[in-house]
Amino acid sequence: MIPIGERINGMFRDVKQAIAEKEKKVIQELALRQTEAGAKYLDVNVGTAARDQLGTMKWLVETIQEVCDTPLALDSQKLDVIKAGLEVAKQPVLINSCRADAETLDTYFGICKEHNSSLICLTMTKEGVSQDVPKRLEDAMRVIEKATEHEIPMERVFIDPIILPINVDQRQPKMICEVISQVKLMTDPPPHITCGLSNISQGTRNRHLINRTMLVMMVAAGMDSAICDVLDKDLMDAWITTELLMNRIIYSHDYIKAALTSLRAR
Ligand code: THG
Repeated sequence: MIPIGERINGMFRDVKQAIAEKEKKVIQELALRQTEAGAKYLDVNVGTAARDQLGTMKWLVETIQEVCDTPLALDSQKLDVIKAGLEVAKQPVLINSCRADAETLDTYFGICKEHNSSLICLTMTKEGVSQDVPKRLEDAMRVIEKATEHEIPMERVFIDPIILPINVDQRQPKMICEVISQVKLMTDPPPHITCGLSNISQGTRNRHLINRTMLVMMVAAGMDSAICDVLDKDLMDAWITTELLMNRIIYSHDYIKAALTSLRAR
């Protein structure tokens, strides 16, 4: 399982303020706490408020690298912001994210090759997010084809089936789980599958419960990664327990502790 810590994102008020005031400690504490909680990557997103997005991405990457060597997921829709992060990153990163248009995939997989990066690809194109399973699968298969063409191994490819808030469209979860199982069926070896988990509960009142239940459904369908609140212990315990019940980790009375210990090992 590959948890990606979502908290270093300018969307959160504390991070936004830390960016504005160049307050390193807030960012560094989030980096350390998420690493301790089992994050395999730390998502780094400058948010929308920062005026100098390139400079902010560089500052965040450098600030985090001062205190830990947890791999980073550089999160931006803008390629020049990703490139700014790549310039200062001390080790291979996960690029988050790109759309599944053929030309876009060529550009991003080219960069992956050059920088030894991994890549999250969204199942959407410039035409937007499709509302049916076959269309999203078509996008996923284009990703696999392009990765193969660029000789990027599947261990470095992450497919994101795209989660929208539950109050926007209630048919999403079932459809997304269907996409996940189909991608797993159609590929060998399979790519990783990840998502922006907290999207599902935006604007709702039972955020933690909705996030946790959605995660369990998706992991049961075959998802092996998520950008999520790794500091939410109930969420992480439910994920680990799903891995156990799906026979992906071995049972012991202390299986949660054992799983967390192995997540923390680098
Ligand atoms: N796919 C990929 N990357 C992504 C997303 C995705 N990156 C960003 C996002 N979606 C995943 N990360 C978050 C981070 C925070 C929230 C949701 C998704 C969130 N934030 C609070 C809110 O909006 O209510 C912020 C408020 C606060 O607490 O201060 O919910 O889908 N590849």
